[in-house]
Amino acid sequence: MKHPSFQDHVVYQIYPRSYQDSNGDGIGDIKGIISRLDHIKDLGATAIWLSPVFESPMEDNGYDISDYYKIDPLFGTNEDMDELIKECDKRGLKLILDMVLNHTSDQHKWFKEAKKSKDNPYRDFYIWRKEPNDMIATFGGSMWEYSKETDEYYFHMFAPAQPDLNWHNEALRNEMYKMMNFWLDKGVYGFRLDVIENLGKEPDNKICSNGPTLHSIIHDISKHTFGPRDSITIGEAWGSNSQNRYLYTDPEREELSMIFLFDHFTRFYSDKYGKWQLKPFDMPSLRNAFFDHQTGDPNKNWDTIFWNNHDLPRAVSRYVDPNYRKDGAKMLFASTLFMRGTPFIYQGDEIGMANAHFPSKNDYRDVESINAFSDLVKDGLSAEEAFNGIAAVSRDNARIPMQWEAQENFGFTKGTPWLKGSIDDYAWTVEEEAKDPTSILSFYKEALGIWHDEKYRAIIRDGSFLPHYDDSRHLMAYQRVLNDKKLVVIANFSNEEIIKPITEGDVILRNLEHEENVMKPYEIIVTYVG
Ligand code: TEU
Ligand code: CA
Repeated sequence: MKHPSFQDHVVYQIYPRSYQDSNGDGIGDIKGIISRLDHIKDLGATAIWLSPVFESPMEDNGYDISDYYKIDPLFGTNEDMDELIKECDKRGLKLILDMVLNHTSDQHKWFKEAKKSKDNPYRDFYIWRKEPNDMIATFGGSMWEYSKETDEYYFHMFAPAQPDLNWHNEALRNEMYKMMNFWLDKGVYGFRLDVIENLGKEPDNKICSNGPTLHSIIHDISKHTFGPRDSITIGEAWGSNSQNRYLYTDPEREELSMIFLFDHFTRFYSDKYGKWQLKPFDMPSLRNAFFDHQTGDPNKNWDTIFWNNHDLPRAVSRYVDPNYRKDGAKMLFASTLFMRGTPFIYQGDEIGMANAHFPSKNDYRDVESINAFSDLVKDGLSAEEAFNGIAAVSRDNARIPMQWEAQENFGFTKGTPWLKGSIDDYAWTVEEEAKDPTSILSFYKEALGIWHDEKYRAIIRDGSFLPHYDDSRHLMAYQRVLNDKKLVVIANFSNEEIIKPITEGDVILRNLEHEENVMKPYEIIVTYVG
């Protein structure tokens, strides 16, 4: 059966602000990205997800867009974007843009018009009420902001500077279809769709995620833009789950290629403080977060396989004992790489970048973290507990500048970085790891070589998924079977040495070489039975 092109892609996410600065202002930019495309190609990724680079006041680092047709001068020009598309194409790299459809910036011309009067032609592009209800925004405070010009409140799920769009308005929908086709016609392969689950919101019923009109909205977007094209779409859906995800991904529904679910992270949220005080790690919860998806209906679901993105703390800091950072970073990557779905590598994963470890709360820049600190203290945590919560999961942990060379600011900028760098020494750089055959970077390249190898491609893409040793307190283990061939993955997620489980077949990948009949801490073994 012919499979869609996206199923043979490995996606590398770039957070442009922190990837490579080319003009010394301490902020990453498109020319900087172009100068580093060979690194992505050599790694073995085949597509790039680029977080937003459109014009924005940067209240939320570009997830508050004021012009969808214009590249923000901080990142460069529209001509730079055209060059990026061309340079990607030269290297056989596909480009996926991050589309923020749920809200605009309050500086967008539509919102500037809408707030002027109740009968303005753009008024209904947004959501207005005479009185607010008690819904609380993701970044803290009320979800409703008073607008004095018309003595009404507008709705915003995130910051007040991010007014939500009303996707029940046909003129708005048509404007968005036109804009998306503008970028598709330029050669963009598809979109990562920011908080797509919220487009069907019904604030009067306090519904934000998975509203009753959501899937007809997504189906119409698909029909008018990417659906008829050879494309990829990845919806971000924090509030979705193993049951309702098929509504997005079942090919017969003609909606999206796949969605980001965050079970492996949200399963550890504490009841009172959510992610700011995560529950202790336990292997069954983590394993089941992946296995619940992998054992679903393969005809209706295609998974996203990822540990990190620009909103998450580094998994190597979350799940691995710092004394085993190198072995653990390799194990994490390979433990899920051979599952069924699209692998996503977030910038810096490939060299084992860890959390920021900032000494002071004043070092954090993320609007979510800054607001959370004061909210957590108000909600009863001590300043130290609130700081520890932020240090563990702040989005800034993933946004410290990329570590390229053994020089000041890791070669990210000749200027002053917009965000403090990590406490790492220069061993944790692309330059140093590229020279070391035992490095994390070398291991990523070896593992991706197997992922792309025709010998294993069909098993990894189409093979069935069978849990293995799934009662273990330490192991993430599974088999991928296609006809009489199989891959077997056994990963020790602990800092303990354990008895080596029975393995079969030929070892095709491992992160540790030894002859003992044990699995060392954070050891992974991948075998092939063919
Ligand atoms: O994130 C959606 C979102 O809600 C996350 O910010 C999540 O709630 C939080 O980080 C975890 O607690 C998307 C973008 O990825 C994020 O960067 C934007 O800030 C947000 O939407 C608004 O556009
Ligand atoms: Ca710059």
